[in-house]
Amino acid sequence: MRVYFVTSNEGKFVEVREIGKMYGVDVEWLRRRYLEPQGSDLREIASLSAKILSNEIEKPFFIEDSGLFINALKGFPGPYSSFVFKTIGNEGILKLMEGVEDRKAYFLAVIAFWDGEKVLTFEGKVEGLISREIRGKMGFGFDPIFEYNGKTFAEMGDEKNEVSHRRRALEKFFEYLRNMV
Ligand code: ITT
Repeated sequence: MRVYFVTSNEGKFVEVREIGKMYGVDVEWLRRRYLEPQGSDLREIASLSAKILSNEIEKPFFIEDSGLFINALKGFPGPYSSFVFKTIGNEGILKLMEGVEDRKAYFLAVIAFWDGEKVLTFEGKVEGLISREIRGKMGFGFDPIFEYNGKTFAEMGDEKNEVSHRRRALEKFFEYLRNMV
């Protein structure tokens, strides 16, 4: 089975392709940026983005909107994760978290699938902690500061794909696709 994934983020694509293999789904990359409306709800943002994109893409496709939600920062950067990563980055987040004892955070991923007629969404979440320092070289984005069971995602390598928010969202999506054919 083949499905198209629209993203400008290579790190995301690589993970999605690898997870696709586990489910027998061949994920093709449509590498492009797209308009993301602003908002506080990832599911709404993803649905609306997919709907807008469907005017330009003929075949069925999906996108994935994700974010890091930090408890002590009341969910920041959440839907603004992409902008915050590009601006203050991991160092900036660690600075905001200096002296903060509550390190709880989670990643959320929302997949929005345009099936040719309508948008369907699938969510995945993983809970962890913001580390005290940058650790690890693998992965992308906030991986070097997100700790899961004592290791950062950037130290976990392929193991990340067993437990990540992306894996959990894709599991539901690929299961759905499998039942469609
Ligand atoms: P597209 O919208 O083109 O897919 P993007 O990088 O802008 O790419 P998002 O809008 O979903 O993606 O922004 C998510 C941000 O959160 C982005 O800065 C990522 O680096 C970060 N992020 C998402 N998933 C992550 C993960 O598994 N590990 C580390 N950082 C992650």
